[in-house]
Amino acid sequence: MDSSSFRSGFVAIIGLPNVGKSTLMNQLVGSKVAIATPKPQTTRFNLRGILTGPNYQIVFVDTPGIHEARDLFNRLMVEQALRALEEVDGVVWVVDASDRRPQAEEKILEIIKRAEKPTILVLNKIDLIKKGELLPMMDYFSRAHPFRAIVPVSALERDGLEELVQEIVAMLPEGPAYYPPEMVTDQPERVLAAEIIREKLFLLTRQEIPYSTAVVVEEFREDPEKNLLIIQATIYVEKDSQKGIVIGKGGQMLKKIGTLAREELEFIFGKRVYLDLWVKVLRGWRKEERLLRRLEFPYF
Ligand SMILES: Nc1nc2c(ncn2[C@@H]2O[C@H](COP(=O)(O)OP(=O)(O)O)[C@@H](O)[C@H]2O)c(=O)[nH]1
Ligand SMILES: [Mg+2]
Repeated sequence: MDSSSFRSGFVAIIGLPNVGKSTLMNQLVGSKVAIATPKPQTTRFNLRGILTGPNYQIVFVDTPGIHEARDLFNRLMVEQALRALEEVDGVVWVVDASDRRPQAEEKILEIIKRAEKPTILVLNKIDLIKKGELLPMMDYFSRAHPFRAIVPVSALERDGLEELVQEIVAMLPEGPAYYPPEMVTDQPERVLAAEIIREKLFLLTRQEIPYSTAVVVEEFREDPEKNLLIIQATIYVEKDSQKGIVIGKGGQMLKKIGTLAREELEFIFGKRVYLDLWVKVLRGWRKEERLLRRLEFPYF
């Protein structure tokens, strides 16, 4: 590679749910552009994170986890991930080294083979495994497919990320930057705000509740005189009973969600935030395309 050349391109981060795709992207771009939680199916749509270096720009596409989708909403999520594969110059496949799921991994391997894109395998969460477990795993995967590289990392502890970036850059074609160097995402601020609220819902509620909720930011406006950001958002649920749970006894749960979200939004946007949250029932929104479009999913 000529030292004066610039490389750039789009790289899809794909894998099973909960393997650390969003965490990895955040750590690579050095900023929280995607929400990440211990629950599977946190990521619902493709989302770009941008990393610009002296002689490269990588545009990561974080994707929903590929899984056996049961309802329409999950099917659309998986379709998003598969579509990303068609649009990119290269692929990063993330496997959770501490939680191997051989049958499901086999299916992803088939998808990768069909996509015929240069692919790097990332073995993530190596902080959770013993050193001796790594070599046989790398050996197994190197026989399964001609990966450009196999890179063990801990996204959480930022271990191995520099090497991973080098491998990704080497995989990209020569080309110009697509975005200004200081940009870390092309996600609109109001979408990020909705996602931060949804993250708190994922962290604070249980069972089917996180999966029954969707967040739409209705208003996102600055009051320059007060140096205040005014955000009004609606949390949609599928049933009346869920509305009660999200609001909580005496409004406790909604208050907790609001406080955590507001604190983080103030940190992200660097100003005071007035956050106004509403909870509404939109019956069966996960099952109807028309309702999905009314929510935050114009992407589908
Ligand atoms: N111990 C450990 N946990 C991780 C690592 N990377 C991600 N996680 C955790 O795995 C869970 C799922 O992460 P997330 O990024 O949302 O996964 P995604 O569904 O693939 O996007 C979260 O609780 C993360 O904190 C890692 O390198 N080590
Ligand atoms: Mg994710």
